Amino acid sequence: MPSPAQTEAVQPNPVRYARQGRIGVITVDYPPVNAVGHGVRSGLVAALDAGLADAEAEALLLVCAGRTFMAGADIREFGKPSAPPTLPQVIARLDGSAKPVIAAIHGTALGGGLEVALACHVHVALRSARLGLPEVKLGLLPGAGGTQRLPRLVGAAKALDMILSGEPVGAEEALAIGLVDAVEDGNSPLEAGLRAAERLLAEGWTPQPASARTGRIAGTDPTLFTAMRAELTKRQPHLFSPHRIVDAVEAAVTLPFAEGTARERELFLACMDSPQRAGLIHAFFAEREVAKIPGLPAGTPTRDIRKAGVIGAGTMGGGIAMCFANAGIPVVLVDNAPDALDRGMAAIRRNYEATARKGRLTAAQVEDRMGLIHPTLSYGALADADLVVEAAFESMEVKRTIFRVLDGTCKPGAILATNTSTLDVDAIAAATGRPQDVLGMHFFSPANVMRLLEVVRGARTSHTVLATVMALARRIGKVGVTVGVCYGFVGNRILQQRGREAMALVGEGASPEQVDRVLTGFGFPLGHFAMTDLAGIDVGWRIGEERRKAGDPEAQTPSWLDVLAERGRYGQKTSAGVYRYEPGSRTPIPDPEVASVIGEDRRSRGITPRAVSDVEIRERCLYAMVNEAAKILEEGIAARPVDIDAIWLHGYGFPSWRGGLLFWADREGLGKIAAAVQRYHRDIGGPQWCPSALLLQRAADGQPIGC
Ligand code: 3H9
Repeated sequence: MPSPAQTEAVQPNPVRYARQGRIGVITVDYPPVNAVGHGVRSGLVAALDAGLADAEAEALLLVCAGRTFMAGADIREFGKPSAPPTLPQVIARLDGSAKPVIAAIHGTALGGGLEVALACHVHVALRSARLGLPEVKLGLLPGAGGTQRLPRLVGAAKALDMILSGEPVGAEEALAIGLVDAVEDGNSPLEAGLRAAERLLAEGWTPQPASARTGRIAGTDPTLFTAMRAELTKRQPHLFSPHRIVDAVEAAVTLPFAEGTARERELFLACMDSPQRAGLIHAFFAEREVAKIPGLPAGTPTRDIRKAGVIGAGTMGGGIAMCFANAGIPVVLVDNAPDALDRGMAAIRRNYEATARKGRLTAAQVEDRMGLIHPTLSYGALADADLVVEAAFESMEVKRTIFRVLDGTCKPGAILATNTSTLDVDAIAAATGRPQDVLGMHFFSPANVMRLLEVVRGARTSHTVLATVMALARRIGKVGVTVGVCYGFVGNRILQQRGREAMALVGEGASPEQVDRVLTGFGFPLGHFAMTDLAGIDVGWRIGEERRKAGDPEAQTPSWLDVLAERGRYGQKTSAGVYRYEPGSRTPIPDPEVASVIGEDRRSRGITPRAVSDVEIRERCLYAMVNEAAKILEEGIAARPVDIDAIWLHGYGFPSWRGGLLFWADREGLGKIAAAVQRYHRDIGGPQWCPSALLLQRAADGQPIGC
């Protein structure tokens, strides 16, 4: 028998058992996030057995090593047969343990990780810990008792709220709602857990497992579930797992624990089998995969970014300045017009104050952030900036002039970035004597909200500059995706093809509302034309003017959209665009004036409108995108399919439950898409339907184009 103070490891990693005094300590040590894979599951059972067999252990403590408690089941095992012991089996062992088990939580206890903690008899969290059941974001529901134990601890309404949102709560809130029993200060979950265990033993307390508690669920109002189902049908009409979550939590309050758990299992397995689960898990890994850039040597050094600059105090420049301020990086905001600068700063303040009104920032935080943004008319203030983002008017002439000035003003080693959405980054870089320090940082509007950042690598951009900006993207909360130089880069180049088809379909007889209905039916949050109104019709119109000036033959004929812009219908910002908007509302309302502009446009082109089917709209809008994406891959503008998927997921609202554009294309059927592309090439023509060789090849070989 080990002596009381002895620490004896009887279980190798990833889970070990050792005793500290009269407490048996089970430590999960499985970097990076202690995911509960097969090794951890068997390790937990073995460690629990060791603790139960250890006569001198009066209570057991479960802690995790490293930066976090368990972050959930091991997602990489999904889709494969689950080797025993399964997570529900491990959890049943913990729940039924003859010795009290205390979970001491630090970092994030998520999903299956939190479910393991919930099966322990006492829950202690460090003040900095966060706890949640995010399975819904992966198209799942908590499948190891979470939907049954959480309501028993916090009540059905709060449990539904947490499981349906997938958002974690902080330790203080967890204590307030009854999810944890104590919150401890300090950085060591082991010390906090040992303190709690000693208290427990000293007080002679016999805690009741969550599975045996009924106080919080007794008398739950059954209309909670009917109301939630109605709300979900309205709010998330496409999603599969949220409805199953409501069913599972309802089972927790209507069935005995064992039956409720069996019902949860059934519902979990149905979610596991759903294509949405595969799509959402692809989206989860895509977000992480894009940070690993092919060809960028591991350990590439990065530069320190302590001070940033932004040129242009318009909507885009202001939003970019906010991104830096939000991450605590001081930023100089430069404009050459005093009015524009004042308007820009006022807009930033309004934006922060609106966030504060929603309770997401305190008044002091608003002032802190405003205090980090320094408006100026002088480029001289950029002399010591580590990185400058130019967000000026979309004109090559304007941008090259600015970059010449930056080259003469900024310190050596400063990174010079352009936020251009269409122009040639290499031509902009060539205006400087330091093209290795130049690249594109293409933010998406509103820049302080949208997560995508296309990082445009120029022909001469150095590895260090690319690595620095990709790391900065993460620091400012963006999903950075590296792309090459071409017109529109990846996102807008694909969008242009969808836009071309959407416009052509309206030209032939569809209405903008019909096109938008098909796209929202597919799962986009906004249709193409509602999105155009949000972005502003004037943006495309000005770009068109620029291209017309440059003699681009494709931009010669102004469209009905240009006519709307000429009439001052810029979109939501003028309460009129392709749709009209009631003051203060973002709901698009079809407008007879627009129908008449479209009718006039058709007449002037000699087109007799025809009935266009929804199927044709779906195919032409989406397949044109896939064809373009395949060309982008062929040309190496995107290094991998996953980069294109992440760009459309995070920048354009591609439905995450469909996984991403190319992930979806494989499920739609490449053969079907390739055949349709060839048919439209023959029947409609135009460069957009010229089939991608890669697409045809993969379809012919029966190979996927995504992953
Ligand atoms: C579940 O639990 C189902 C159960 O209810 C029922 C079962 C029967 N598995 O995000 P990061 C990897 S469903 C495998 O960059 P951070 C990740 O891919 C699960 N791997 O770090 C990355 O790998 P790499 C419910 C995972 O500090 C590395 O860890 N749980 C898992 O920014 C670092 O990740 C969730 O949905 C996992 N569960 O954020 C939580 N989690 O280095 C999902 C992470 O090779 N995870 N990895 O690219 C997260 O939300 C974040 O990763 C976390 C850390 C907040 C934990």
